[in-house]
Amino acid sequence: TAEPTFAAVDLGASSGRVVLGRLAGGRLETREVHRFANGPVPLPDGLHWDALGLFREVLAGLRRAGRPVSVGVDSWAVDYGLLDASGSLLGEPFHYRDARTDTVAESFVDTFGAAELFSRNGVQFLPFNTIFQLAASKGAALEVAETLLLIPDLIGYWLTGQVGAELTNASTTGLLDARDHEWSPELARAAGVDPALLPALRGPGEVVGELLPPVVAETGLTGTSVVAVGSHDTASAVVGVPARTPNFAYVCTGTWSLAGLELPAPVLTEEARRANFTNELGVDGTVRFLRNITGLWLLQECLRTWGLTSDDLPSLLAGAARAEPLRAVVDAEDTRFLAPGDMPARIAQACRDTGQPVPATRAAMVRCILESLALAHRRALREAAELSGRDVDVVHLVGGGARNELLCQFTADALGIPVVAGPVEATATGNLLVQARSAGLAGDLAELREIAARSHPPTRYAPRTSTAPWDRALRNLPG
Ligand code: ADP
Ligand code: LRH
Repeated sequence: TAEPTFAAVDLGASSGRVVLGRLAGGRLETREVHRFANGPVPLPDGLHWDALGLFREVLAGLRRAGRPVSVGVDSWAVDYGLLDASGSLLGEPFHYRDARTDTVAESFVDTFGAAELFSRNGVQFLPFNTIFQLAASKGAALEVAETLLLIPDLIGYWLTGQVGAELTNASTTGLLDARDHEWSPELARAAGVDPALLPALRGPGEVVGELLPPVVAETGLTGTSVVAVGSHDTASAVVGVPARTPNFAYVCTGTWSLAGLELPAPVLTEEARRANFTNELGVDGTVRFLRNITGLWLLQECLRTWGLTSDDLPSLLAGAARAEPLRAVVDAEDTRFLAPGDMPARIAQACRDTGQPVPATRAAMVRCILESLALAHRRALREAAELSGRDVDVVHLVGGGARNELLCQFTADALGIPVVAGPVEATATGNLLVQARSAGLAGDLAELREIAARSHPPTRYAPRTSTAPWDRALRNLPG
């Protein structure tokens, strides 16, 4: 048919995919053409990403993409590659779960001042924010580096030869000024780097460039350009939220749970800082006022420890559904869960530390994780509403966690308001919709969301129980 197609490259921390989309009859039709695993690679100097391997998979996906008008790339936030003066990559990018920032982040904040830092960058304190990764960097690479490229921008550079920094992802680095949306030279210098390392900013919808000849040769694509999308995966996911009313909250669930609100302006108050909220930039000048919650990573790492895979999830989840409710909950925002390793042992320890019974079976452990995530969603969303003075009457839960009925139901039960689940591929959806708009095929955010809603009829979970047992469970969490 004649409708133009678009290709979304969506790199998640646990898997990547290439998804094609086209608008037909006011709906977005999508087709996944390639999917591949992703994860941390332990090397002697720490945890890394296999960036070249990811690029090879991107090319493999694009080879199956037909003839898209454009390609848009998004990925997880904060991580970066460094290029030398000739454009060569200086080493494999570090993984944000690498331990090198552990103490540096806190001492940076102590020196700079937590309130001062937040008033400038508006970003949640997470030890792996780019600003702290740079402050923790040792070795020669940073000395000879000329350009820092965030992961989607690095892929964009390898596709087109063009460098730049897409705004939504730049806003996660801690190096962007929260008010004027420009790089902050002072913050770069405080992190020990030359501000010239940070390339020119570009916004979602802008053309990045045309595919380089070796990419054309490898993929067979001619006449395809690369378009900047909300290159932070969470920014694209929020575009893909099928909200039809203004008073919506969202939880983007995958490796992480990102729970918050879309606002017209940042909340830079002392209360927001103490509650550790972030003001990341969304598409069309919006602000994503949210908190990062250790999400289904908790479950992913349990599976890995148990020698299981996501194929085992359906039976584990069935067991969790039968397990005793709210026996024990842990604080899903505790940084003790950040690093890879024996997750069941760490969860057991967290239960002991709070005087709760240790989950005795795998089913009980999975139940504990899902209930803990639901409680964390509730806590973050209620605080977000309070800190921003907004009402919330529906929660959209999107991403891989939308496949998890228990997680959706528990979130509705804990909050006492309906959860509307899906799309699972909200990120690819948002990525594709911004490309379609760049090609002149769609309008404002509300219209993009209307298309998302028509394309993926979501599943509604009404609260089944009173919130009272959840109110009580919350008292088992420290703080
Ligand atoms: P990311 O983008 O961070 O890599 P995804 O959005 O792809 O994450 O979501 C991954 C999560 O989706 C997994 O951690 C898993 O818990 C969940 N998931 C995958 N398949 C299923 C399934 N069949 N049932 C329930 N949950 C699933
Ligand atoms: C989710 C995500 C999240 C970030 C984290 C590093 O994939 O982008 O928004 O904070 O990864």
